[in-house]
Amino acid sequence: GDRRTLIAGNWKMHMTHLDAIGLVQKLAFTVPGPVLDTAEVVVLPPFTALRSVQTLVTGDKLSVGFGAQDLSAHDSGAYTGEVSGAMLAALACQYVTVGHSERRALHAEDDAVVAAKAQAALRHGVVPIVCVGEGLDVRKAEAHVAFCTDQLDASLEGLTAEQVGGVGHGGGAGFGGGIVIAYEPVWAIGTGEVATPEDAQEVCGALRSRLAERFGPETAASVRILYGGSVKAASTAGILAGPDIDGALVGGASLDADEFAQICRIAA
Ligand code: G2H
Repeated sequence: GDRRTLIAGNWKMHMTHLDAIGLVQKLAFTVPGPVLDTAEVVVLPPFTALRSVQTLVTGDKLSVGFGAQDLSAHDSGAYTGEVSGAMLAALACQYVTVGHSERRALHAEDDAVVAAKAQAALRHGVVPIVCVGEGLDVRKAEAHVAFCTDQLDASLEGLTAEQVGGVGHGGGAGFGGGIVIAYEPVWAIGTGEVATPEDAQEVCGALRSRLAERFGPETAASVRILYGGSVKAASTAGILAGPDIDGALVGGASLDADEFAQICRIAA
């Protein structure tokens, strides 16, 4: 298809705003220009670093995109400590992850909350990267495909085909709208245990089939599906070989400019 490869670096709770400036500057030098013609590269810093990254990226006209790791389901109001989609949009964030397994597990976010957050992002023109993935118990019980497709269904509750597919399909700079999906098996996150290419493709293929059933084949064909979970440069080519895998959500390895640049090079 014509889905543009997306490599997103999820920095999690790492990097002060000063560290962030250093890392993005280093990335601008280590990710070769031609890579960015083929693959889209974005970083997802903590909230406190977003303004610095925005200033750097827009000021120096860097081809690296950026987004946030979470947002509130509400647009404004008495929600102490929360950050709204409007605030992210004002900072020109293109993307925001919703439903990362760490937020599902540590902040009790259920599928309804994830769906509300995805809708909040879409209301403000920010592309949600909707994360799904099974735990080790589900995988051992060989119930992972049904678990993930059900989780996807519930996490996209209330979304229309137009919202899911966006305009201009396949994601240019992200502003064409639509959503991105990330399959992140919980047992592979930060453990060094990357899923095999076959395991990753099995679930990503099933997720696309479910999108086709619900939203139609054209919309399903336009949505980018990423794999996440201990992706390193050494595992990138194998993972991206899956026909339904359009990129990677990279955690630990995105904190090292050389390793992340290598992943981007391989993806391009
Ligand atoms: C999965 C991934 C990034 P890591 O959470 O979202 O992190 O690559 O460290 O497993």
